[in-house]
Amino acid sequence: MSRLVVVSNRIADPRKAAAGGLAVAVKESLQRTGGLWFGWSGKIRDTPDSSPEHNDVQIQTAHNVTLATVDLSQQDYDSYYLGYANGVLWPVFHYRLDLANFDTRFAAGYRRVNQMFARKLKALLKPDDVIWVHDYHLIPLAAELRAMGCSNRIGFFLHIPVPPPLIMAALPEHEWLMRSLFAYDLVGLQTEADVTHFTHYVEAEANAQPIGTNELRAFNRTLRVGAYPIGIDVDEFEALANGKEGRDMFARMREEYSRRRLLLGVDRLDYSKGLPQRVHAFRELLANYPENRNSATLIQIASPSRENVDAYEVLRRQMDSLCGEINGDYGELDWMPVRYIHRNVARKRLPGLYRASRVALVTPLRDGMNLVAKEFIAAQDPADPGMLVLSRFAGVAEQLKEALLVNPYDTQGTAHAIQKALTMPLEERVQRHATLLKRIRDKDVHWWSSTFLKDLEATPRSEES
Ligand code: ADQ
Repeated sequence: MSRLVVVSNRIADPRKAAAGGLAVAVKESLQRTGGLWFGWSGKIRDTPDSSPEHNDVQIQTAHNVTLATVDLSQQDYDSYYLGYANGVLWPVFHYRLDLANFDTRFAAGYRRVNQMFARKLKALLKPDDVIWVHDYHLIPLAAELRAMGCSNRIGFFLHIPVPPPLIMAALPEHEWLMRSLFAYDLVGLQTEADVTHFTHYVEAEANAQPIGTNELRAFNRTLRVGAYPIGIDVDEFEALANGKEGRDMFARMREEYSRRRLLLGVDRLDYSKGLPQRVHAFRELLANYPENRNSATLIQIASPSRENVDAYEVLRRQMDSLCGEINGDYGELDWMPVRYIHRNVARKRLPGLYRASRVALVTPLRDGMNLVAKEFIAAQDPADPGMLVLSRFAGVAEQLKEALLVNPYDTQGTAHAIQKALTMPLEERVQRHATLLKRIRDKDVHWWSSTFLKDLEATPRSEES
């Protein structure tokens, strides 16, 4: 059995309870194979020097898993993390060319950190290791490892969407990134739509030849590409909903809002999540369906995110003012239409909040997958479930067709769907929920990691392709 090596920008300590996300997904395989998880420590070194000698790898062992981390210099953090990953790749991959800052120093820093990661990781690798690299921060990592003579199997999973070919082509460094992707053996994307975009892009820009189902040949290499929609740990989430903190939260919310009908949004405060459009749609609901006044309450939890990037500060001010306006215009002494909370909710309490809500609003303008939609379904009482209003532009919409799908740019249409969700008969809610639950259970997080790793192990070794 090969050892699994996971590489991601940040790592999570598997000893910490309720870590969520990638930690849950890769924990089992890492523990079983005595694996290694490599990434940035989250710390910035005081010394400005970014030379390799000044940057040692810190190693810890936890439950049969080795955690290896490196610090970043301030300059590397600014150019690699804030500048290129979150100031160029994130907006472009979410179709927001207008928000990208194409400063060439950012691309140089991005490359420098990927080279540093490759150098540090290479020293820790064994010949049979299977390497799984995650997300847009690390696209060039395999190419850098190959340049150092690494012939291990290397897979890549992109958690964010792939935009249409002409948007990709607007990235000044897109040819380099595309060539770098062909250094992997398997590239996993969230949806079939992403696979289509990627295939059209490499056919148009690199004359890549399809040579079988989901196999592409270019730059003298064969690359497998597939859709692996990421899931959640449904059992764990149901258990959290029935745990003490989940039940307490549920009881508190039900009591507090006994005369109201709760609508819920849970997101990072990010411009891809469509938060202002959501507040506009809620306002339209109150205007067009007055029976909801003094009753429907939108709780919007928005966790702080990437506050050092300008576009996020603009969004924060916009949300403060939109929520203030709607409360000023529609609020009563004993009812506030919107509760806007700029904070994280503890993971153990989140399921109780989901379960107390009649409707969840998951309405991003673009999203790779969106796990909140899946968590909301898993947390519901199957005998009296809440309804999901879901953007058709979230990757998860490809799987969750029984939700009420909306175009978040269409304020009236979204308001209408919210009204439909609020008034949907019990029988229809129960039926839709049962189908949705089956879909997220069939492709849960264990399915996701085991399918990807099985496919990666089935690819020929690098020198054989
Ligand atoms: P994110 O953009 O971070 O992830 P998402 O999948 O919605 O988006 O959320 C990840 C997790 O964060 C969820 O488990 C959620 O519960 C939690 N979370 C979000 N806001 C929270 C809050 N205010 N308080 C507490 N918890 C909160 C990226 C991609 C997504 C993709 C994931 C996984 O952008 O499209 O689904 O990776 O691949």
